[in-house]
Amino acid sequence: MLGASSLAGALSCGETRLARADEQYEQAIKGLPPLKITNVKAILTRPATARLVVVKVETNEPGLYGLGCATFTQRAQAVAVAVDKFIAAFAKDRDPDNIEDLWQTAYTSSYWRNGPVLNNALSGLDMALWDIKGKRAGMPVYQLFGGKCRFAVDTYKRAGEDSLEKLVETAQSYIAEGYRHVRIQLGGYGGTKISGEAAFKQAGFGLPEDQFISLKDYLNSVPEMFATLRAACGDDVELLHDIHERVSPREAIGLIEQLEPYRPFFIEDPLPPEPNLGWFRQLRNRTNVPIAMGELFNNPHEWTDLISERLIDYIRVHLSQIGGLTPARKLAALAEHFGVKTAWHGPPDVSPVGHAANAHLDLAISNFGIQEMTELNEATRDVFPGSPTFKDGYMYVNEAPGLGVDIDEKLAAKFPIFQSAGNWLPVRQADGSAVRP
Ligand code: GCO
Ligand code: MG
Repeated sequence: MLGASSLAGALSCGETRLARADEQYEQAIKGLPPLKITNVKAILTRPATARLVVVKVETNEPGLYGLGCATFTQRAQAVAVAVDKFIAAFAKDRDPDNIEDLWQTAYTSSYWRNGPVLNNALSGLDMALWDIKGKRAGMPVYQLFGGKCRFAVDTYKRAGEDSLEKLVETAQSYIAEGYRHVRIQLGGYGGTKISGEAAFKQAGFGLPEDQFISLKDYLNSVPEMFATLRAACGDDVELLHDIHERVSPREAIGLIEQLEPYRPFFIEDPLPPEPNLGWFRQLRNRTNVPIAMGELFNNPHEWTDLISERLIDYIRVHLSQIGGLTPARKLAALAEHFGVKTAWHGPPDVSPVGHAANAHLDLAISNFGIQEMTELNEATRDVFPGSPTFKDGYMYVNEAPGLGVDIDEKLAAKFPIFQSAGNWLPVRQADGSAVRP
């Protein structure tokens, strides 16, 4: 039994609790304190092979900033100018909480839009805003997107070797590491015969450094590669391959048909982005092999009909090329309605911030298919503390609020980008005709 004084004590203690709950409720409905963007800047660094572009968005709250990926390695400095000169001026003093509004208005701030340089700059801003919102909410970004649909992100690893023997060895070592999906390439994109002597060189056409590709050799080598790898690695592993848009639509269709017996998980980017839907319809009518498409896409017009006509199975855009997480979430939702899964682009020319953005989205969408992974070297992990980690073929993000990846700017500056233009060299057939990647 409580005595009179202890009853009064219990009551006042109950009142204090109520008052505290009231305060908490008031704070909760007040939302977050007002915030302004004070500065936006591009940071360029190259701790591994690619020129990485990361965008930092600073706010008037001391220590509160966000990071986004804007990596377009072939035009890194152009993206930096777009960020430092244009996006920064546009975003200054605006409210970082209104991500959708900022995306929409920044998107049309140049009037002309949807090119890779501006989309990457926009992506840097967009991802950084999601990072800031996550930090404000005290939640990882995947929580803001609705929470986890899976415990981690299943990935595929890229095996590329110059001989079949070595390729088998590498693929088997990846399987032993725990990867369930391995992408197989003989030589670089377009096969092993992608350099060396060629008639156009002897004729003095183009420049000596231009690359030679024998499409015929490439087309002949891929079915044999699949047959060998399937026999050597067994039925369990999923095998993938990237045509990298090198061959003509007719050749691509003929090649993919021949791969059917080896049950590819999917074939990547069989056609360049330019040909029309008619080729995709023909491809669909001729083979059941799943098709993944889109790493070169920038513009919603490039994917909308492919998805709504169910002409592809996986959409694999480069998140920063399409403008960041905000458009990617809409793209994923569109694809979900048409039974198309995702396979976001995850090559070395994506920063750890971009890999984390891929993964946060992968975790939260129901129609996730697979994620391309890139191993990060030690220098990259040092420059970007909190980078995603890999175990048994799965990618993990940490549970820190936001995207969970930081940047050590002083260390980043110790890995300057190379200043040469970074142009993609022409790739030519024997007579010198240019082949599009
Ligand atoms: C892939 C890609 C890349 C691109 C590269 C271009 O599937 O990972 O094809 O390797 O070639 O991102 O810079
Ligand atoms: Mg590719």
